[in-house]
Amino acid sequence: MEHTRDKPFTAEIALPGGALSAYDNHTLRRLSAMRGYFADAERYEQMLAASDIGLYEVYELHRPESSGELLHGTSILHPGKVGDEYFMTKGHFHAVLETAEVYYVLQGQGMMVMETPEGDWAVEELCPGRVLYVPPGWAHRSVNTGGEADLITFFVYPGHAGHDYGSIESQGFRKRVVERDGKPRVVDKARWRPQEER
Ligand code: S6P
Ligand code: ZN
Repeated sequence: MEHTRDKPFTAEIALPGGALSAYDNHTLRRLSAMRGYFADAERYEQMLAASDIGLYEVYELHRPESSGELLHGTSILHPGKVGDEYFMTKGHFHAVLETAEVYYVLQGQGMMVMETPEGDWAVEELCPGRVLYVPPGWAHRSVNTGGEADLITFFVYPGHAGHDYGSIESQGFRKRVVERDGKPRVVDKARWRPQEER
C-alpha cells in the first residue's frame, strides 16, 4: 500500500508577541489555575481576588503523539511576581520520563528550574539566543526574572512524551526563584518564608 506522507511546512514566530503564524492550540494559563504553586499563599489569594490575570500562554502545532514526531511551539511567560516569587510555569515531568526537550530563547530573561526523581537539581539562566537541553528524566519549569518583558521560548519535544503534572503540583520543585535586593536568587523550597516573617 502506498504511504501518504505529510508535506513539509513552515511557520513564523511573531516578535515581540511570540505567537506562531499558524497554530492549532493556544493555551492561556491564568492565576486561578496556579493555586498552591506559589509559596506566598496569602498574597496569591489577594492577587486573585483583585484579578484573574493571565500568567503564560502556549502556542502549539498539532502533531500526532507518536515517537517519530516532534511537538513544537512557543511559550510566552509574562513578567510579574506573587510576593517575591517570580511568575513561572507549572512545570512537569514528561509522562514518558525518559524523553528530552530543547528550548531556544527568543526574548526576555529567566531561569529554567529542573530536577530529577533521584533528587538532583539544576537551574540554568535563560537569555536571548541561548539553547537549553533538558535531558530525559528532568522535570522543568520556566521562570520570568526579566521584570518587564515577556520571556519567549521555542520548545521541541518527542511526540509521545506526554505530561505528568502530578508530583510537581503536590510537592513543588526543590528550588524556587525569588527576588532579593532587586535580583533573582535561587532558594530552597523549605527555607522560603513570607517577607514579614524574616
Ligand atoms: C511541553 C513544554 C512547554 C510547556 C510550557 C508550559 O513539554 O515543556 O510547552 O508546556 O512551557 O509549561 P507547563 O509546565 O504549564 O506545561
Ligand atoms: Zn516539557
